[in-house]
Amino acid sequence: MAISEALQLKKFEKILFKTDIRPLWCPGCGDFATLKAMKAVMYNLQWDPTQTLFVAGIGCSSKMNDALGTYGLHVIHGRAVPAAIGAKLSNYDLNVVAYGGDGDMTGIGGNHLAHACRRNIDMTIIVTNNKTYGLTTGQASPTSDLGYKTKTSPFGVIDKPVNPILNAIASGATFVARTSTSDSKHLAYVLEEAMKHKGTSFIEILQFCITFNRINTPDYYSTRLFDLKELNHNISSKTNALAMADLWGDKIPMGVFYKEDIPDYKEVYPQLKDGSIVKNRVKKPRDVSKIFESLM
Ligand SMILES: Cc1ncc(C[n+]2csc(CCOP(=O)(O)OP(=O)(O)O)c2C)c(N)n1
Ligand code: SF4
Repeated sequence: MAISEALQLKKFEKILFKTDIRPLWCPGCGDFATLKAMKAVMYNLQWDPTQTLFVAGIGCSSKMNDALGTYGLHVIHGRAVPAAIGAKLSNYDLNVVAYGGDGDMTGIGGNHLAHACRRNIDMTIIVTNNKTYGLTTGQASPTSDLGYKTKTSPFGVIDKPVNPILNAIASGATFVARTSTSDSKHLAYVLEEAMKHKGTSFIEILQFCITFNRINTPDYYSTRLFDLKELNHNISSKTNALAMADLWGDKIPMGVFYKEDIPDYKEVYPQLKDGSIVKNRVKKPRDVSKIFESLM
């Protein structure tokens, strides 16, 4: 089914991925659009909610977990990626998504993100970037624009913003894309392509914090965003991808920057060669007493 049709469906909301919890987001928050697209894509890809794990950190966006009827882990701030990796390595058959805000993923969790990108574990990592700390009432985050004035940066941010797309490509992610909550079809399309990808897919979702971020508003993005498809961008060229990723100003590219098909972790990690670890019972327990003795 085309993803645009899936977006119109109501039944996926009723049956598969729905919970009784309504996330406490401000009316108009971009997170609502992502939740809707996420459900449509999971439905369209026929992901089984009982075989899907959504791991979120801490932040407004990370409340997504409450509203998705998959298995969920709500971990401490910045640790969605390592928790997701642990789950995936134990049960490689699970569909795994690691999710967090820009503060969560590029600040406190930035180191995890870089190392996850170089491993090509088959999972999707999503940074929902509203360029501020929403949950803690609008402080500057590592992705905030220069000059952004907040309670913690009263004279305006003076540190250069982190560029998550540039970092993900440089760190080795094999699928890297940007989308925006202002374009629900594009959002769903990019989510679907990323979640289908075999290997580590990374998405930056440009999202609005309408309550605190008065710079990166829907109006700000409406004149700037353009689709890389308009440039016939070559997604298999890392050099081109890096050049496009470096663009941020009057024009901001979105779409797929980079895609590479190489063996994923299952093919290179010896412990996974017989399939998921949780499904392989230890056939003959090994005597480890000698190892312990040697360490005494
Ligand atoms: C170890 C730790 N440090 C700080 C915090 C406080 N804290 C909670 S959420 C958050 C940032 C939220 O911003 P972001 O990750 O961008 O998500 P958003 O709320 O904007 O969706 C911070 C600093 C915390 N919960 N734990
Ligand atoms: S504070 Fe910002 S990010 Fe948080 S729910 Fe409200 S609009 Fe969304």
